[in-house]
Parts: sequence; structure tokens; C-alpha cells
Amino acid sequence: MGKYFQEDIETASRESIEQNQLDGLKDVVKRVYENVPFYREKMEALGVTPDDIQTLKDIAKLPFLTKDDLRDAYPYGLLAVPLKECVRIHSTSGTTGKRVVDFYTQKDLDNWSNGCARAIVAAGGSDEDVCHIAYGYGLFTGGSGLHDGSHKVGCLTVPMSSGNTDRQLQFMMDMESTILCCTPSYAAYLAESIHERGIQDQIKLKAGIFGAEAWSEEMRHDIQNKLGIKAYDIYGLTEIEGPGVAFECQEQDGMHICEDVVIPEIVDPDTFEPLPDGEIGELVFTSFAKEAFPLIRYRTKDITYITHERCKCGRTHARIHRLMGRSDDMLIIKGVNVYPSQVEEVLIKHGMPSNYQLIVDRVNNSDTLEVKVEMTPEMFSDQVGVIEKKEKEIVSGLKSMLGIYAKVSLVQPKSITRSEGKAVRVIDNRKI
Ligand code: DLL
Repeated sequence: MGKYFQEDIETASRESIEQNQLDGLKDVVKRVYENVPFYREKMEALGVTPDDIQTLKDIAKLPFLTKDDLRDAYPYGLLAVPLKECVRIHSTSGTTGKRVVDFYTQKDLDNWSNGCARAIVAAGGSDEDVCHIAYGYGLFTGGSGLHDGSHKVGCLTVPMSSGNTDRQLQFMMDMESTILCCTPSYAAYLAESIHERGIQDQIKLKAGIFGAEAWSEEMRHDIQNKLGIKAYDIYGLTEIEGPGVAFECQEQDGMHICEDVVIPEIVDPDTFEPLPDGEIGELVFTSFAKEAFPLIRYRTKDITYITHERCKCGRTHARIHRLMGRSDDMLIIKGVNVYPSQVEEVLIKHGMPSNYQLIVDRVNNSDTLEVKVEMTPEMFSDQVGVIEKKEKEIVSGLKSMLGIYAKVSLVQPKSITRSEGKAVRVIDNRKI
């Protein structure tokens, strides 16, 4: 296996990438206009027809799509092909509302697994590797996506799914797994568990492909050091296909977007005006190659910036910076914008393990923030005075990062409930 999974596509010239995107855009707009009344009505309301799409910039004439639109159209309202052409569905967890379902034809599955295969190869994977997949299988896209990608690369695929840490570690040792795919929070937990059991020398991992939730550069270093691996970021969302929409290469300097199947845009989250390279805004995707469930200008709510600068790895697809949070993840506490990732940065700088939770409340009409963070087993046996000192240091670190006071409580190791999928970082009691 070479450096790329699909070199001709991954290193295509900008002109050919954009020509393919323009052809794809014209095609998808025509398809949805003709086949999906929902899109046709939205376009008619703006007075736009497929003939108005002549250049890539014309994308700005098209209406945006939001998660609410997808929920309103649930389950079949946005389907662009007859149901009999669909071979699979996946779905979001629906923790913040009605579920959103994505549909795939066989070709859609094939494109999706190409993205995941590219991510595995970009992380140094080949048919020599044993790929341990500890993302959840089922409706969640993490397990199936990396699973199909791993098959394509020819790795020995270990379909663990999430949970049951003892069994995960046993297989990791027995099969001599070399690539670990799971959420970063679970990777951090596995790293702790490996150290607790003193089995570091029996773990043969060399790389990890971690995504599905926000994580910081500090957390990356922490996981890399504890597991002795290179940890790669992977991004995606159910609505577009799942993991592999964008992924990091060996440079670990932003995630290459699969521009042969999607058109990315960054827009100002308030005015929705398109933003240039380097400016932070909301990521918007048009999944023009999708047959069953193409989305036009889908607002992800994910915050990042984009660059088209050539990457040292030779890939020419544009890159997005590590995600900076979601516009709907942002907490407003005492009028100040707070992202959980900022808190994580401070905690890791102070040598704290990465299992933490933010508890937000309103007491006497004033917002309060408590940060609960687990101690390491060594800290737990420290004197009370030492723990109090640590708490005070973190309070002052948070004050200078966020500009507000947060109560800090160091709690017993393993006392914060761990979810098998994405970590639950925020409990906002103000909404109840
Ligand atoms: O989380 C797909 C996925 C699975 C991606 C495995 C990577 C690995 P959803 O459950 O639909 O799909 O959640 C999508 O998760 O809009 C982001 O807010 C967040 N997210 C995904 N990857 C990352 C990442 C999967 N690398 C939502 N960094 C997205 C930060 C991420 N946030």
C-alpha cells in the first residue's frame, strides 16, 4: 500500500477538483429540483432554478438546509431516489430532538468507505495492519464507516464495537492490534486502563483514528504520550455520510476534506455570508455525489476555518482546522461565551486526566459553573491540602482563560459516568 489510498483523486489539481465539483453541483441541483418537492419549493421561494447554477460561486444563490429541515422531513421527505434503490440507513442518536436518518445506495456506501479507507492510509495504515474498531456499531456511523474502510485497505479488521474494556484490552493484546479507532475520550480511558494494569509492553498500537467529538491538541499529546502512538483526528457527520468526510494525514495539520464528494463552505454564523480561507465560521456542506440523500448547503453548526494551501503530504484537497466547537455547544455563562474545549485545555495543562464535566446552574438569578474533574489514582492518595492547592490553581487557570469564576471539584477516579459513545461533557440544569 502506497502513501495514498486513491492518489489520482487525493492529489488532483485544483482545476480538476473544481470542475468535478461544478459538474456535481449542477447535477445534484437538477436531481433534487426534479425529485424532491421540499427542495423545489425552497428554490422556488428564492426564485432559483437549476439553470442559475453556472459557476461554483452560484452555490451562494441556493437556500441553506438545517437540522430542523431534516427533522421536519423525517423519515422519507428528502429522499432523492426510489426507496428500493437504498440499501442502508444510519441515524443520529437524537439526544437533542427527533432523530435524523441518512439513506445510502450501494454507490453512496462505496464513496463513504473510500473516505474512511483514505483516513486509515493517511494514518499510516496498510494491509499489514490490525485495525481495532471500538466505535459503536449499529445506527451510529462510527463502527460501520471505519469497518468498511478497514476492509477496503485490507487490514485485519477487529469489529469490537464500544464498551467492555477488559475484552477490548484482551483482544488488543491477543491480536496485536496496530490501529485503534474510537472516540478520543474512550482512547484516553483505554490509555489509563492500560497503565493501571501495567500491560503497556503487550500493546502494539502505532496509530489511533479518533473523532466524533471535540478534543483538544493537549488531549492529543496526552493520548499520544500514554499510548506511544500517533493520534489522528477524523471528522464526519451522519447527515453527510459519517466519519471520513475529513481526516488528518501524517502532517497532523488540519483535516483533508473529501472534495471529490462534497463542496465545503465556511459562512458567518450570523449573516451567513461566505468567509474566505483562514476566517473562523460555520462549516457548510453540499454532498453533491450522494445519490440517495444529497444535502445542499447543509449547516453543520461546527465551527472551524478552511485552508486551500498545499499540504506537505501532497494531498490537494482543502483542509479544515481541528474543530473549535459547535455553535450550539457554546454555553453562555454570565454573558460570557464558554466552550467545553477551553476548559479541557486548562485541565490538561494542569496535568489532569481528561474525564471532566461542566455543571451549569442558575442560583438566585445568577449563572454558576462547576467543573468536576477526576483525579488520577496517585492524586487521590495525596493529602487534602495538596488537592485543595491543585483546585485553586485550576480555578485561576480557568479565570484567565474564560474570564469568569468556576468552582473546581476534584472528584474520585472513575466517579464521572463514562458513556460508551460520545462523552457527556455538559449538564446544563438551567434548561430544566
Ligand atoms: O460523529 C461521525 C463520526 C464517527 C465522526 C466517528 C468521526 C468518527 P454524528 O454522530 O452525526 O456523526 O455527529 C456529528 O460530531 O457535527 C461534530 O459536531 C462532531 N464531530 C465529529 N467528528 C468530530 C471531530 C459522527 N473530529 C457531529 N472533532 C459533528 C470534533 C467532531 N467534533
